[in-house]
Formats: sequence, C-alpha cells, structure tokens
Amino acid sequence: MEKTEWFKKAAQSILDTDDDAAKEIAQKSLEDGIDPLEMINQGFTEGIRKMGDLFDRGEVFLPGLLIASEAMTTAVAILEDALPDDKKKEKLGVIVIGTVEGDIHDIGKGIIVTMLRVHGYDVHDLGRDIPIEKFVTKAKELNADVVGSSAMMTTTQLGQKKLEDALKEAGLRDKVKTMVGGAVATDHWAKRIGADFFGETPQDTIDKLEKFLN
Ligand code: B12
Repeated sequence: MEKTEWFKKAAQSILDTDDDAAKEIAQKSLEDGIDPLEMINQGFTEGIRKMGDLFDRGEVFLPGLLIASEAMTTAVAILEDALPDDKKKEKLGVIVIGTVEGDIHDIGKGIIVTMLRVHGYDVHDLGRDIPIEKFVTKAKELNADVVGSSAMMTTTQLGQKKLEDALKEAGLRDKVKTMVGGAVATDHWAKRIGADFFGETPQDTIDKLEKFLN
C-alpha cells in the first residue's frame, strides 16, 4: 500500500476512536516498511489534530476525545518501539522536559520527546502535571543543557513563567537554555517570560535547539 494510504488509515482510526484499528495499522505499516516517524507525524498526529478541531466545534465531546487520545498513545508506543536504537550515538545534549503542574496534556510533548531522542538528544521526560520544583531538581541533578516545558491551557501556562523564575532562583538560568511549547505558547510568550525560545513543531524545535546549543 502507498504510504499516503497508511497515513489516511492512521488518521481515520483516531477519528473513529478505534483503539484496535490504530494498533493494527501501526503494526501493519511497520511490516510494510513504512517509516515509524512519518506514521506518527503525518498519520496519527493528523488524526488527533482533526479530532481537536471537531472538539473545538462541539462536534465531539470529551469522552470521545479521551478515547481518541488513548488510541493515539497506543499506536505511537508501537511505532516508537520500532525506532532505531540511538543509544550508541554521541549525545547532542541533555534535555529535561515535562508538562507543567495542573496540566495533563502530554500527546504533543510525547511527540517532541520522541523526535528529540531520534535526533540524538538525551531526553529525560518527567511526564505530565509536574511541579516546577521537580524540573529544577532534575535539571540540577543531571546538569541539563536544556529545560523544556509544555502547557496546553491558559490556566496552566503561567507554570512556564514560574519555571523561569525558579531556575533563576536556583542559580541555574545562565547554565541552561529554556524552551516552551504547547497549544497556547507563542514566540511572544517566550520572549515575555524570558524563555530562550518557543518550539512550534518538532522540526522547528530541532532547528532552534541546534542554533541555541551551538
Ligand atoms: C487531546 C486533548 C485532550 C486530552 C489530552 C490527552 C493527553 N494524554 O494529552 C484530554 C481529553 C484528556 C483533555 C483534557 C482536557 N482538556 Co484538552 N485538548 C486536547 C486537544 C483536542 C488536542 C491536544 C493535542 O494532543 N494536540 C495534538 C498535539 C500533537 O499537538 P500539541 O499538543 O499542540 O503539541 C505540538 C506542539 O504544541 C509542540 N509542543 C507541545 N509541547 C511542547 C513542549 C515543548 C518544550 C516544545 C518545544 C514544543 C511542544 O509540539 C507538538 C507536536 O507538534 C486540545 C485542542 C487543541 N487545539 O490543542 C484540547 C485543549 C488543549 N484542551 C482544553 C481543555 C480546556 C481541557 C480540559 C480542561 C477539559 C475540557 N473541559 O475540555 C481537560 C484538562 C485536564 C487537565 N487538567 O489538563 C482546551 C484548553 C483551552 C485553553 N486555551 O486554556 C483545548 C485547547 C480545547 C479547547 N479549545 O477548549 N484534552
């Protein structure tokens, strides 16, 4: 099957909130030699984006979105397992990343984590709903080069500003670069809170990281 057909099927399985289909499509696409990263970015991610639009328009409700998110997580996990082992590669930098306190959205952050790992970064994913102190403690412990935070809601976005302040207070701010992302983040927001940059997409994030770390 053409890879564009696989992408369409992947997206459709998310729109259908069909966990079994998503799982099967992920597995079969691998057997068919489709690049797992392309399946994530051009297939399943398209599905969750469209689902988000339907949710915004009131055509899908929260339980539907929740099931779609679970199907997405299952499929992405299968594809991630198939990614080449990059452990032997020389690491480009140590990154501590998480979704800020009060916020449980982690699909986008998970995709960023996968892409960064594939590109050779040593990524420590703290998870979601993470207290600011935990970002700081981990960054200190690992002597991190970069601290990244994801926030998907206007109510939790302030956590990204608190993180900037906490890193300053801990005397770490001149030792690490900070990146922010998530549905409500913008270049303007990053500038306003004093973060080094805003990463809009995985590629944008990777390009900017290269620039900031060199
Ligand atoms: C899926 C989803 C959920 C799922 C989350 C499942 C999960 N495990 O993540 C569930 C159903 C659980 C959920 C719950 C809720 N949600 Co919700 N959700 C969404 C939805 C539809 C899609 C988010 C998503 O996964 N997008 C796909 C990914 C691939 O894109 P992304 O997250 O933007 O990530 C990309 C970039 O932003 C970037 N990126 C992301 N993180 C980072 C971090 C760094 C460091 C960098 C550099 C880049 C980066 O790279 C990613 C890949 O390209 C959005 C709608 C939207 N337009 O975003 C609402 C949305 C975020 N949710 C919203 C809300 C309000 C809620 C709820 C309060 C419930 C409700 N009443 O609707 C709860 C919140 C619970 C909580 N305490 O957190 C609102 C937030 C409104 C606001 N502006 O404040 C949105 C915008 C929907 C809306 N229009 O109302 N949600």
